[in-house]
Amino acid sequence: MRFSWGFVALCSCWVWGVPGLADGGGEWVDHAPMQQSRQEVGAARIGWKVYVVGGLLPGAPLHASDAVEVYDIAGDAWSFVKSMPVALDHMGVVAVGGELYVIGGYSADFVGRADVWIYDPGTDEWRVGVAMPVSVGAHWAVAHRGKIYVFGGRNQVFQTQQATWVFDPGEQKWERLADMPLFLEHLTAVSAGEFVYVIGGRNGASTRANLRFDPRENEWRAMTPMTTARSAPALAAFGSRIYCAGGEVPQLFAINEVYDIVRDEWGCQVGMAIPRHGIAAVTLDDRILMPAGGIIQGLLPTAAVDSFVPEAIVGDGDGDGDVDFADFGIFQRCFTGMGVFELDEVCGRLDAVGDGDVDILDYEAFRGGETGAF
Ligand SMILES: [Ca+2]
Ligand SMILES: [Ca+2]
Repeated sequence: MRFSWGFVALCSCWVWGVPGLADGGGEWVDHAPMQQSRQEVGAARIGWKVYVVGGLLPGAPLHASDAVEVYDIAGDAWSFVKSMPVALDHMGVVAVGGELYVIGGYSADFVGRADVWIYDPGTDEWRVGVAMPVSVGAHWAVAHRGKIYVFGGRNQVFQTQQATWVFDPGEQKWERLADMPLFLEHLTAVSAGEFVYVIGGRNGASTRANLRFDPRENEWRAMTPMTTARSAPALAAFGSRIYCAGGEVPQLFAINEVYDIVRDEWGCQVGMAIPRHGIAAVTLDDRILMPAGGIIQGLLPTAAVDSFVPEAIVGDGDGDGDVDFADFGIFQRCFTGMGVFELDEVCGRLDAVGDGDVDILDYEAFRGGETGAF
């Protein structure tokens, strides 16, 4: 019998889904494919463009790409910009101050590097940045409040790391912070609210890691673990929730878990239509864009691009993924009192009870769902 990925994803949701977060919500949408098939890429958004950098190319022997493709969000179209000075895969890619930082990585050799390259979209030029004090690949880099944080990875002699590093572009200096509670490579991390979350990754076997880093206190805290142990998933924050889709080891995964940051709870959303690992995930205004990735465990890069559109959160009138004071203003504007009314899309999100009006009963649910601003 042929196994369907949809079946696998649904199964996992039913067995493991957490009550309180809707199971099987959201939808997947196809986008224009990239021009080059790649996996273990990095990506970041600057303005209305998403840059996808490097990665492993199809075919043997293994080779890495120096290419940078830029996605025009409004036009759903890809084009090349100036290639990197070197070919890289498994590197960290973030955007800070309107520039792209490419940090460490392999060059199809699984040997970690310390180099930092910076791309200026204004001049379409690359320049050398301040190198990391250590060499890493299969780490993850995150931009958070103007600084760059780098977590884990493997060094040039294949040892898995637990180090946390921060780079301050103002001071042009790297500094080592508190170690992660675990040694992890092929991990992913994301900035959400005041914290950075490290989710998944492996040190031999994949983990269910959900580790919260507080940059102000330089402190780690283990949060509720994700349901499925996996490495190299697509990870992105959307408002008060984090979405973790796909990944690999010990198999290729389609499962798409959602983490509620405020409740510290996991649930399950519709699984990936094209299961992938070694993928990038970039949050846009209403969705999470996921370019490229590998479509079997290990190697088989694709040029496919899709996005996940999260289901609406009850009470989130302005649709930005949180329930905060801005939504309260919309609640007041949408307030109809008891009865059945024609609610538009925005006011429909505030009808928590689902009885066709926006009244005091919905206010109670609205209050209960309040997340604060994200
Ligand atoms: Ca909102
Ligand atoms: Ca109602």
